[in-house]
Amino acid sequence: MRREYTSCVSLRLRARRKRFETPGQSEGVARDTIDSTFDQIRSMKVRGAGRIARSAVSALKVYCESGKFDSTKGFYGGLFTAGEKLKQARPTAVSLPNAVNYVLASARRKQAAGGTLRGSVKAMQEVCDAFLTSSLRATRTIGEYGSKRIRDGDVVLTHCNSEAVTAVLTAAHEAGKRFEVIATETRPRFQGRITASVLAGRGLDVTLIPDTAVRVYMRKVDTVVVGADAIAANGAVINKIGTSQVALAAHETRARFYVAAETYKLSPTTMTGELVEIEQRSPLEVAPRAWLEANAAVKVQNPAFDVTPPEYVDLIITERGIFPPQGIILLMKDLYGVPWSD
Ligand code: RUB
Repeated sequence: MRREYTSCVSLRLRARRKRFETPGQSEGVARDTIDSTFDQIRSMKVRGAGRIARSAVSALKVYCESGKFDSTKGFYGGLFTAGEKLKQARPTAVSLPNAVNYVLASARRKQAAGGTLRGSVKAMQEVCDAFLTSSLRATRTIGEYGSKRIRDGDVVLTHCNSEAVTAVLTAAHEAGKRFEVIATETRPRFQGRITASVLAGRGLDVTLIPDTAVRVYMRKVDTVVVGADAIAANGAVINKIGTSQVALAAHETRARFYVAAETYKLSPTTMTGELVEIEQRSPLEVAPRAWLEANAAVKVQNPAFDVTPPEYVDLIITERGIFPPQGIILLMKDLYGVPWSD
C-alpha cells in the first residue's frame, strides 16, 4: 500500500522501455524522471487522478531543476517534449492532461514573452509549485465542504480509492461526526482495500465488502461518495469501473450520490462533444496467465472506468463550491472559457 503514495520524484529509477529525448540537454536525471514517472503512472504504481496529476507536474519540476540547458529554446523544447510524453501515460484521468497543459500553456506564454534562460527555468519551477500547492489545497477544501454533507448516524458507501473522498470522510470524522463507512473492494485491482486501510488507520468505522454485495448493503446506505477521473460538460462522471452500478443501486434506494472532485478533473474537450476515452487494461488483471492460456477461446475485457450519467448524480463537490451535475457546464465555461468563441 505504501507504494501507492510514492512521489514520482523519489522513485527508484528503472529500466526504460521508451526513451525520452531532451533536445539540447545532457543525459541525466531529467530523462530518467520523466521516463520513470511515465512508467509509474502507466503501471499504476502511482494511481488516482489527483496523484497522477501531481506526479506528472513533479516530474516536470525535476526536469526544470536538473539540467544544464544549452539555450532557452532547448529548455522549453525539452519541457514540451516531456509534457507531451507524460500526457500519454494513461488515457482516462483528465487531471493528467489538464495539469500538464497548465504548465505547458504557461511555458508557451513565457517563451513568447522572452527572457533569460535562468529566469525561464525559475519561472517554470514556480508554475509547477503553484499547481502542486493548489492541488493539495483543493483536496483539503473539498474535504471541508463535503464533510458538511455527512450527518451523524449516516452510513456512507464509497467505491475505489479517492483522495478527495477520503478527505471528505476524514474531515467529517475530525469534526466529531459519528458515521459508518462501507468500502467496496474494487476489483480487479482492489483499491478499496487502500481506502479501508487508510480510513481505519484514521480511526473511522469501516467495513470492506465485495463489489458484488453493493445492492445488498445499499438498503442501509444514506450517502454514496465517490471520486472522479473526469467530469463531462453534461455532468456525467467518469470514475472507476463499477461506479455506475453503485449509482444505479443508490438510485433504487434513494441514497444520495455525491462526487468529490477537484476542478482540474473537469474535461474541457467534452464541451465540444469529445468523448472521454475509457482505458482498457490487461486481461492479466482479470485472470492469471495460466488460466488465460488454458482458456484461449475466452475473450477478456477489462475496462478500467465507466460513465455515470448525470441523472444518477445529486451533487458534485469541488473546491469552487458544490454543484448539481447540470451546473457543471457553467463552472467549465468559467474555468476554460467558451470553446466556440475563438
Ligand atoms: C482511481 C479512481 C479514483 C479517481 C479519483 O482509479 O477511479 O476514484 O481517480 O481519485 P485508478 P482521487 O486506481 O485506476 O487510478 O480523488 O484520488 O484523485
